[in-house]
Amino acid sequence: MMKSAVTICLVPEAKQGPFVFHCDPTAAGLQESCRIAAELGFHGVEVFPESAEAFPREHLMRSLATHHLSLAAVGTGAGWVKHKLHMCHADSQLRSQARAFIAGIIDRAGEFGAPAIVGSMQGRFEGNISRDTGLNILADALASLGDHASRHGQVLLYEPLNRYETNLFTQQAEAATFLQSRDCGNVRLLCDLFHMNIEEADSARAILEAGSLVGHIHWADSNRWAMGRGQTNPNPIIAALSSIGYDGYLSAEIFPRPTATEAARQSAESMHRFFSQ
Ligand code: LER
Ligand code: MN
Repeated sequence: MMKSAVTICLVPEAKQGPFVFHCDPTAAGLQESCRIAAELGFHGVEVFPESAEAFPREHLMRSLATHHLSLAAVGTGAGWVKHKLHMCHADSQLRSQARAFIAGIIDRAGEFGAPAIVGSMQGRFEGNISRDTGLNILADALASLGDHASRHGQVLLYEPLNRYETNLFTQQAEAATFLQSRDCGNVRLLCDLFHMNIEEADSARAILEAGSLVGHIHWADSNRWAMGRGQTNPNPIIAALSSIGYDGYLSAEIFPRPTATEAARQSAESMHRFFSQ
């Protein structure tokens, strides 16, 4: 069965970002976001922390336990947003730091039985890094971080982004071919419906074709508001996910508009009505 999740951002520098709840990593902030998530019937939360070091292990453990929630996934994008690291950086030392940053978050997430996400941290090839070199660097990093995730019994989630955020992979099919041809057996695709609305000809078909490589879904409408507030028709997407036997999370990674609680409420409704069919 598919599961539902909602995003919680703990990074002040990302407060304009597409996350439903924004709070500081204190007990009170996490408890309140988790309380609302549980009240709305979500199965889990997806967390966007500042770093492995700042990961609020105890507070999160308590909040999840109090509200009977799971940790769906953990984002690594703060490595870019806050620390300006990314995996394809022209400076090899910064590339190593980027990998270490992600590995640290894989360890924190793994303790909770959750996978980590490589989205913004894939970066872009630029300067004296050619596309071919960039892809070699990406393949090496994903393969090795995927192995690292397997120590925790987890996969690593790789997220193609839209053309304004990366020049590596923007479509699921090309990313799938890349993962399969580059020894990235423990890496799965994160399909973000917002990016797909920009880049795919047919999002449902892309999901069908990615099949068992689909590891996580960012559940967003075309405008990155809650599903139902934009132009996306969720029916063929759910049909595609059911048809590939997807049993992972739909996670609302959207703007908190008109309010965080309303965005969460509408997201929950847009997921749960399919679950009860
Ligand atoms: C991360 O999941 C993502 O979708 C990027 O657009 C960063 O905001
Ligand atoms: Mn996303």
